[in-house]
Amino acid sequence: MADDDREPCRLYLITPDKLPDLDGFATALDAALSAGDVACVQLRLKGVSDDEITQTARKLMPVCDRHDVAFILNDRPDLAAALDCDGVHIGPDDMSYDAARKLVGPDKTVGVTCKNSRHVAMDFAEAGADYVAFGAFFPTTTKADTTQADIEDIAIWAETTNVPCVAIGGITVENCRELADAGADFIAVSSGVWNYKDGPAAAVKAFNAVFAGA
Ligand code: TZP
Ligand code: MG
Repeated sequence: MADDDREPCRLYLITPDKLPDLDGFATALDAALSAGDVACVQLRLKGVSDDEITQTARKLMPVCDRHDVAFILNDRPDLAAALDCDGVHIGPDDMSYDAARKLVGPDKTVGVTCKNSRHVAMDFAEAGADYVAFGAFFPTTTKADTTQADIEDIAIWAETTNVPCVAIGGITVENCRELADAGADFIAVSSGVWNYKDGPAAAVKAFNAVFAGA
């Protein structure tokens, strides 16, 4: 169980990996961010050009700014630095932590994927990562080749370190409570928000209600 001094769990939104209707998505994002607390939005596009990442970031960053929500770019510390994003999220195939930190500088957020390894997470935390992400906790179609993570990894991490941890992978309004209770600082969600039965704004509201203990 998480200790009572910890900050409440917060929502970490991940975009779909293709955004064919960028204007429509910006409108949906604006509505979602109006519906309740969101700590950050990660732009996670796959298989698109640098130009498309740049244009998309330029469209979505002001939406996040308006709501005082941090904007994190996935995979690309170089573009995160060039676009002055609030931070970058990297995995083992992207770049070393040190190289990413050097590109974005000391004041930006650098988060790292650790799959199901507290050992890897500890190495990144000691190197200076701002958060570590564990997952996937539940089945997901958003990412291929995931590694199964255990809720116990979150519980042990939360009990033994002060570095924020993110839980990711197949998380929904219905299954998030045990991760929040275990001590996850952030719950990262893509399809559980964008494909929510009543729409993304309702999803943000519902996640926040769970985090508040409703
Ligand atoms: N990393 C591990 S699982 C996953 C990522 C990026 C996918 C998260 O998306 P969803 O739709 O919330 O499962
Ligand atoms: Mg990556």
